[in-house]
Amino acid sequence: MMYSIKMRCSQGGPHEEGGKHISGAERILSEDEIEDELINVYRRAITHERGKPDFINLKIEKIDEDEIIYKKRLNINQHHVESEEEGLNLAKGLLMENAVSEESAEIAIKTLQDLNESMHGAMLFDKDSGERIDDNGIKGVRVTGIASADISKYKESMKNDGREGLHLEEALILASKIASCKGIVAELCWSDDPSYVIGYVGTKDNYERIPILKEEGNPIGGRVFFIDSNQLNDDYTLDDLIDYLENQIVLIE
Ligand code: PML
Ligand code: MG
Repeated sequence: MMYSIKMRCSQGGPHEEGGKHISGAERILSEDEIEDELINVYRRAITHERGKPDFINLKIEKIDEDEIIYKKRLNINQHHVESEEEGLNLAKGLLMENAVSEESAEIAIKTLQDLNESMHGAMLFDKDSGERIDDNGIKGVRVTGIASADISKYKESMKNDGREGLHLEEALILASKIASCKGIVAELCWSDDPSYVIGYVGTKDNYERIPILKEEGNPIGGRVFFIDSNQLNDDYTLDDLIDYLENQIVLIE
């Protein structure tokens, strides 16, 4: 029997009542792994650099194992840059190599930079026109139903290099689910943790890891998914694409 554990926490009330997002985590586990992992996600909630939460939501749900699908982990390409400007230029180039227009890449970068608060989920942008195509405002589209297929391996990777390992491992499995979604050609992300300036471009096969995508101390981050509207039709609509991201259980191998 498998279970999903989801944690989200905020400050100033629940997210839906305008609270500031502090952190979130998701695990998919067997019953005997739940107890230990609950302590870990609770600790994660109360020790986050974004602040002390006054609202923590913990949800444990049984999963129908027939609904689980397995997808491959992206390959990591580690890049080296000296500045935010160099990082953003590299991100733009990588997006353009992956079917995103220059205009769309530039609009996405500027939109993320101009946010007044962090996105709760991702913004969906048309890969050619750069138009935002979801109408979810600051809420965006939240990707859930995602975990590593092997929790002990996962925890081991998270321990490597401490905080960096944790961010990388979680972002990598999330990006791997996003890459597996039909209609998404690429993703751009940087963190909302003020001191964490690393970000990435996710493609169909690679996690292009970029060491600097924002200024140190900036508490605003988010994700943009680039959509190929030509892949949407009556049999596979934008709602189907969003449903895959929000609800399909995907374990990354
Ligand atoms: C986040 O944790 O909010 C996103 C992190 C993106 C970069 C993770 C990494 O590769 O270290
Ligand atoms: Mg964060």
